[in-house]
Amino acid sequence: MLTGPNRILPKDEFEEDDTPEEFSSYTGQPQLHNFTDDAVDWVGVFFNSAGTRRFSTSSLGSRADTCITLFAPNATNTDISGPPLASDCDSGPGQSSQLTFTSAANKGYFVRVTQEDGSIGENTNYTLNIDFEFVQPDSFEQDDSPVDFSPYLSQPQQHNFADDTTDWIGIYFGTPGVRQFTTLGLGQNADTCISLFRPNATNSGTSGPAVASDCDSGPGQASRFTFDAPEDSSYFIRVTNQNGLVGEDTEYTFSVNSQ
Ligand SMILES: [Ca+2]
Ligand SMILES: [Ca+2]
Ligand SMILES: [Ca+2]
Ligand SMILES: [Ca+2]
Repeated sequence: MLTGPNRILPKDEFEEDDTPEEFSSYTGQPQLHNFTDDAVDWVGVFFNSAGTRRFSTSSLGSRADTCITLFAPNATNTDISGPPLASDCDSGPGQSSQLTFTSAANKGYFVRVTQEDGSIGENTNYTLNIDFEFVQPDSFEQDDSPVDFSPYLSQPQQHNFADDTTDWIGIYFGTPGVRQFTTLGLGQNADTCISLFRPNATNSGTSGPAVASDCDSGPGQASRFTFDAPEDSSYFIRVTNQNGLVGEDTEYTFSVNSQ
């Protein structure tokens, strides 16, 4: 068996793919690549419909440090690449890359993945993922535990269950009174439950016992209940998707109103 500099490392199955003209097609499944023989891999992808897509690398070898660049086709010859549209090197975990792009319908794109420092050899493997049905998480993420709550500041909040089925919200009432807690405007894959918790008696940064909850008292799958809050009181609110679904069409609006 050969060792050292003369050892021949296996190329990935998509080689030779070192120019846009030699691209390999992305057919919907994650692709296992490496930089054993060269530091550039070109991939072509076609989208039938318009939508937001996420391009990312994952499962990097110890010496892999990827950059992804997305290119439009050339305007007059769609078999070759046109101008770059988006690029990322290190937005993913570790040295991995991650970018989102909203594509047109019935359009192909070129994806170039490179090793950032141009090095090749062992342990340069990576997986390329193109998520065709990516949904942007709401702006309150990450809010998946009581300590990561987002504050409710008098305005209704637009959430979704794009990335997980649990959203925690914190609220403060300066004056006493009955409030109505509701979800509304649910997407077809949203089926909310709301629970209201007092703060923990000894550590007010975490939730204590539940004092009210509801799943389906609102219209359709929406949630609604009222609670009489004393003055100068704080609560944690947990909204969950009862059907366990994440991704598309899971949007909902959360609102608290004085009665
Ligand atoms: Ca390769
Ligand atoms: Ca290559
Ligand atoms: Ca959310
Ligand atoms: Ca969440």
